[in-house]
Amino acid sequence: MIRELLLPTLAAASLAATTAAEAREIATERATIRVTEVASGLEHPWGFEFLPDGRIIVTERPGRVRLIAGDGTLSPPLAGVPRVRAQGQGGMLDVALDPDFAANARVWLCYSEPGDGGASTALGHGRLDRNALRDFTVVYGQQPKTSGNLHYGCRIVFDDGDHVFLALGDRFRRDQVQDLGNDFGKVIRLRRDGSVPADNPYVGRDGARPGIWSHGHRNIQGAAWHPERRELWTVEHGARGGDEINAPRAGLNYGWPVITYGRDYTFLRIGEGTAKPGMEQPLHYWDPSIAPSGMAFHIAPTLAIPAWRGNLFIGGLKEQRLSRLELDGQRIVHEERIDVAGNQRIRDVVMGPDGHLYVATDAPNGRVLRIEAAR
Ligand SMILES: [Ca+2]
Repeated sequence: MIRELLLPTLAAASLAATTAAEAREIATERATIRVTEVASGLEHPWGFEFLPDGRIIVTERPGRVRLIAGDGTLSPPLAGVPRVRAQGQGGMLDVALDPDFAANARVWLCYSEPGDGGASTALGHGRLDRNALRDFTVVYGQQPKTSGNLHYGCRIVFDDGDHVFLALGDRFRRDQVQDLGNDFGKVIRLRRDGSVPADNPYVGRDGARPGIWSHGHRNIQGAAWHPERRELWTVEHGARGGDEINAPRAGLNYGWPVITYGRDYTFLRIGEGTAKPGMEQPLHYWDPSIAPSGMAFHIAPTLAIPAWRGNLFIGGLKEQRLSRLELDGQRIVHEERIDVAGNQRIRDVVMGPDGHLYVATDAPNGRVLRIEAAR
């Protein structure tokens, strides 16, 4: 538990004594950073966001949503959240605050929704009222539901207008990903009222789901809006090798499983190779895989670490590192992998309103960590 936020007038010496057990200093390529534990005791936290009052709202994969107070105290689970199928990779997954949260108190969740035929990824929202979500409403359900507990995807991203993106996985139904008549391996774009925007690329096309923005994805577990380029970026799990970053554009095909840099877990080749006309190349790929989850751009009004300005940060589950990527436009020109979590899986990465980066670790006793410049 960290008392620093509550006691800003403490002398530096006593502050250091208070936080010595939790803070780690790490020399990285461009800055010496300090990593501080903000909260612990979370069971497989998956997504988190900051409320305007500084508290954190966080999901736990088994099906809970909690609030984290400034002193690291966890609230009881919020009432009123949807039922989830918490098996395998499924459960309560991402959380996002509506851009108009200050006015509507709306909290968005995506999760594995049980139902006829198995489960699929669903998107919905409720109104935060003390320790409950009121009037939870499902806005979108991935079609069709299917058996199995893998590849739900599940990141929620708002653009700077009226749209929300839902990034999905292929539900391990790779043979159907190239079919626009289902939601396997798609990015969905909706208006915030849940309706399909008239300028979505497949509106009015026979046999195509009108919510689809892009297709040919495998399992997207990290996504963010680039505030300066004003475009959606995503990161998806490949098979063995072949994790990739894309900036999905309307109506484009990102290739899975026809083209990929990955191989099957049996080392068999997948698809037709690594390139094909009409299919997009990733902006970046990892081989061997890092198993990416969580994405944030270090672009903010006040930057805690100026040397990291414009960098892209992605968590690694298997790799257990935070990847710092230097960009030149859409090109990734350099990668540094930083052990911010002490060899733990990193599930989510968030740019805090204070300009600091935060990560959540994927563990039975999961933590939220703050990353800031060392003093
Ligand atoms: Ca691809």
